[in-house]
Amino acid sequence: MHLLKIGRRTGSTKPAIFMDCGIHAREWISPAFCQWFINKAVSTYGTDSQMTSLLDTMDIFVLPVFNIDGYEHTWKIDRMWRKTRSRRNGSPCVGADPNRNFDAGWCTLGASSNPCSDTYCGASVESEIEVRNVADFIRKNKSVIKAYLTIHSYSQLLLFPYSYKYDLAADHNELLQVAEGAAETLRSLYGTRYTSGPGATTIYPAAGGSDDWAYDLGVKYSYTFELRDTGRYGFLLPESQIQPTCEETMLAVKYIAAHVLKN
Ligand code: ING
Ligand code: ZN
Repeated sequence: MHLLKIGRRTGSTKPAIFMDCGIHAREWISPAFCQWFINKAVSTYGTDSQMTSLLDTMDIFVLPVFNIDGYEHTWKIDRMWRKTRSRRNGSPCVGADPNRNFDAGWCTLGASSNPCSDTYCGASVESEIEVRNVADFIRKNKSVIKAYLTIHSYSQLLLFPYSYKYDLAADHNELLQVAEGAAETLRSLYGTRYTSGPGATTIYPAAGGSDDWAYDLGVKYSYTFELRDTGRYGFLLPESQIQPTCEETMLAVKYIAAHVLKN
């Protein structure tokens, strides 16, 4: 797994944002966005004043492809594959859903214990090596990680905890306010409309998700993006929409980063 750290070297510890893409293999716009983000961050540092001050004062950890084996599988074998590619003795089915494998109400709701299901929660918490690695990294760096962003598609939603229960997060009002601000700036570019809210009531209840886990660990600004579109093309988003989707999403990520910095 390849993790990039982007930010000015200062010699002192800076607050950080962790962002991952490609948890789910078939959501191709997601790794495209992380790649786009990395290029824009390094190429506009020094010219874009907002990007410059962000990278001067914080670090951004970017995991461009979380589920590498699954992603490769969608290019070579099955475009609609979602899960990891792990194998277990005794089961004919491959993989677990990495976004059901985190330690957040694990396998209680909106997840399946059937290894053949697309939402299989895995044999145990963090059974998937990709999940274990990300969780270990965030645990190890939790004193600096102020925000966790995870990029999925599709539905045009900006979700925050909780998805594994119906309780509102302790920081619900602030999380909602920041989400709505981010969605508004996103919409300003091409008119793309996003809905913001807690996962359980905005998309569906689902346990074991990474944003809920990060939030309960203490990372307050924990968000799941569901990028374009709303279903016309779904996972098969046309190439012509990659650039506009990345441009508008960038505005939302920068908005959240700016909010994290002033808090
Ligand atoms: N959607 C997410 C999924 O894993 C989600 C929705 C977000 C669930 C946060 C749990 C927590 O099902 C997609 N498109 O994968
Ligand atoms: Zn997804």
